[in-house]
Amino acid sequence: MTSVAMKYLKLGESGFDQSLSDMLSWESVSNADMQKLVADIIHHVRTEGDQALIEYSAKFDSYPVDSMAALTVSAEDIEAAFNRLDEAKQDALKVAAERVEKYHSKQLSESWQYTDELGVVLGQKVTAMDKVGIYVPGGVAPLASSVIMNAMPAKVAGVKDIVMATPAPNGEVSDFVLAAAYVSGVTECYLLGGAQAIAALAYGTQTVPSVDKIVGPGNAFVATAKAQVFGKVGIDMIAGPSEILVVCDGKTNPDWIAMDLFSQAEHSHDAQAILISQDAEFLAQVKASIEKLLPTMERADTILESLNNRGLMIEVAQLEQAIELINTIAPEHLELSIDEPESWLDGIRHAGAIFMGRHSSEALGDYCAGPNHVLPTSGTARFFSPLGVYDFQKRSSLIGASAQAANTLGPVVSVLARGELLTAHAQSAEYRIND
Ligand code: HSO
Ligand code: ZN
Repeated sequence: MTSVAMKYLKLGESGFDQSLSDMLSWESVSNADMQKLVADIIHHVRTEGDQALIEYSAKFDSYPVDSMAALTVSAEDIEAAFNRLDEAKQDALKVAAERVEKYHSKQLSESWQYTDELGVVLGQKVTAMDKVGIYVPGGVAPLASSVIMNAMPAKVAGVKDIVMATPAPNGEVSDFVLAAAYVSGVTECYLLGGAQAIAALAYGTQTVPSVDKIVGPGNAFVATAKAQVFGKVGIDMIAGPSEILVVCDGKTNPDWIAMDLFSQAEHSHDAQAILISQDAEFLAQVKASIEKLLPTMERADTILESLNNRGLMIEVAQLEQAIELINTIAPEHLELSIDEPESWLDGIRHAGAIFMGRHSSEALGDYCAGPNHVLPTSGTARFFSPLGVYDFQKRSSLIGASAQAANTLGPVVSVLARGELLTAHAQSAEYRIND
């Protein structure tokens, strides 16, 4: 294994801003070739339906099937997968699902109405979406927690049909993933991956229902497909690689901090782990911990690649200078490994999730604390929020005018509509004046 060479910057050094922005920049890999490939797949699924899905299963997932039955997981199969797990996993899934459900139930928006001074009833009616699709990637890590995090807010919002799609390379699907679907209210599941899964959920086939919104992480094909079907259906966001920013005053065990950095770095070679401290000696201790612990890690290669590509240590003169850096970076996950983290909250404006205090590891939030782990990445915490119940609810406006209100507001409409040269609008309001 080659040695760790995390980048080290000192705030205030010449070229700091440029070096930081170079380190933060990340571009998605979706190029014109991929756009075309994905568009072709979507078109094929739209025109050929189930038959296209059956073809793609053999082609992309090495899973030749002769009917959609082999790509359909029944509710009984989902339950059976849960029952096959050992008790520790069953219990942990249930605890996580319950905690996530409880947290998200606080996010439910309520309908409201009021009557204004003219007697017009005005309001907002909140309803859940009917059907949503949850994409769960295959790959090395069976992300059961992501099933819970994507499905539970939909369930809490009151979505009736929660349709999961996950690939089954060689026909194999993880019991752990299916069991997570079981505890989080997934109602249907199809063994589909990649752009074809997104196309099927967006447009529907003879077997797969079309949904109103598609959420969940995925590779570049999935992300490109989601972007292409946006408009026909809603999507959550196009997520970048996972990131963590740890701010530490030097008083936390450096092994803990090293492992927190690893916990994001192990997600992918382009994940990002950043540590800020005012204590240069502590930063050196964390570096020593990283070197000591890395060889013991199962995913050491991924961690090393990620730390060497995008890992960063920043030395500041005063710890409070970290606040401005946090807002510039707008991290997906922020750990405040300091005394009295609450006193920092006023200053922090942009962060997906804020972990307060030395015992609040990001891993807690990834699995079972309660808040969602689907968070804005790549600085998008400036304008995006964690996935939540509000992503599965929508609002209808309510307007109920009395004859008197129509009389009072009619002249306002008349003037504005005639100003826009839209006389039908004007007359439609004028008819109701003095009625
Ligand atoms: N940290 C990831 C979520 C995750 N971690 C799933 C473990 N499993 C993105 O926030
Ligand atoms: Zn994670």
